[in-house]
Amino acid sequence: MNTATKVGAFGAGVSLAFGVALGIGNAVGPVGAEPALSDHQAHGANPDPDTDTDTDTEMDQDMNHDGHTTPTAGPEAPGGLQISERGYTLAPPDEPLPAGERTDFRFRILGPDGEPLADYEKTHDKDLHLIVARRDLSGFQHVHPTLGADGAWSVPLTFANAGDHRIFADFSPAGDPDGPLTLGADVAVTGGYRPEPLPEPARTAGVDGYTVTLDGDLAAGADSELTLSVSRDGRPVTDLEPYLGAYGHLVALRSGDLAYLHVHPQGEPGDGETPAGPGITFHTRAPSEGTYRLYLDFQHNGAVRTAEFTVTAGQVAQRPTPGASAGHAH
Ligand SMILES: [Cu+2]
Repeated sequence: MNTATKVGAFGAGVSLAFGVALGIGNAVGPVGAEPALSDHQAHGANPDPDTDTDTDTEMDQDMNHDGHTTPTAGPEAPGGLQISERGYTLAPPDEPLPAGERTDFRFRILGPDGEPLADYEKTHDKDLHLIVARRDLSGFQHVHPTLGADGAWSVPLTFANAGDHRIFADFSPAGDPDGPLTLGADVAVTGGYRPEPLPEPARTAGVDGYTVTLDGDLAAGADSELTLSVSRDGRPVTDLEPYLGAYGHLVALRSGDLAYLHVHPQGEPGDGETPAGPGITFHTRAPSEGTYRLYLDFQHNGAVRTAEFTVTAGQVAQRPTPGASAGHAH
């Protein structure tokens, strides 16, 4: 939390990433119970009575567990790759959906008790953000379902084309200290699937007469600043309208596995320093090298539009790893 506060305006976006990292930290925490189990199994399976090291290990893990000081090891895992995480489960419709017609799309979020989760903390004005994209990264939609009394979320949705689609539920369970998380699941849309090749990387995207230009580079494993500038008929748009508490929302999906990054802009409407266009600046971090599809939602003249870009995240100079010199011990 302190770190998120320090980084200031884009803390919200960063805290999503931290939320994921913390989720892993917690998922690792309860492992303290597992060594006891494997310890027990080891005793059953292995007649060797050398238990001293086992006991030490168990104590160490207990201390770590109590202190909650175990840092999250390994690379930061992106969101959206799991249907169940931190005890929360996304329950998508189990029937294939029709293509090309409006459906009442319904799904549930189950809490750790197995019951539909009823209480959410708003993030960016909404209890839950639903992102949809076909597996080939086409057909992007960002909608806000409503929670019914029966615990099911629903939203009218039209899947334009057949094929497996990924759905992402981006939400923050009320009272959960680990904050927001994003669960992902596939849903089938009936019909013949003709995957479209991903458009080539480009710095400009057109949508409904608007031109959006991308400045900055997406870096793998390092903070990156991206500025997306909106113009119309060759003139910069300087009266963007706030949408969900910001002048723009950016979602990035990694090609190949649709890992999900939800990033948010620097500054917010009415803070006295963030202009209403033409540029919207975002801070994010690609979890790896690779190809990503960026989807910018912005509002102007009362309508929300989405500009899409294909970008390649490159490697940046490796930062020295703390304690790396100790690696030369042998
Ligand atoms: Cu949303």
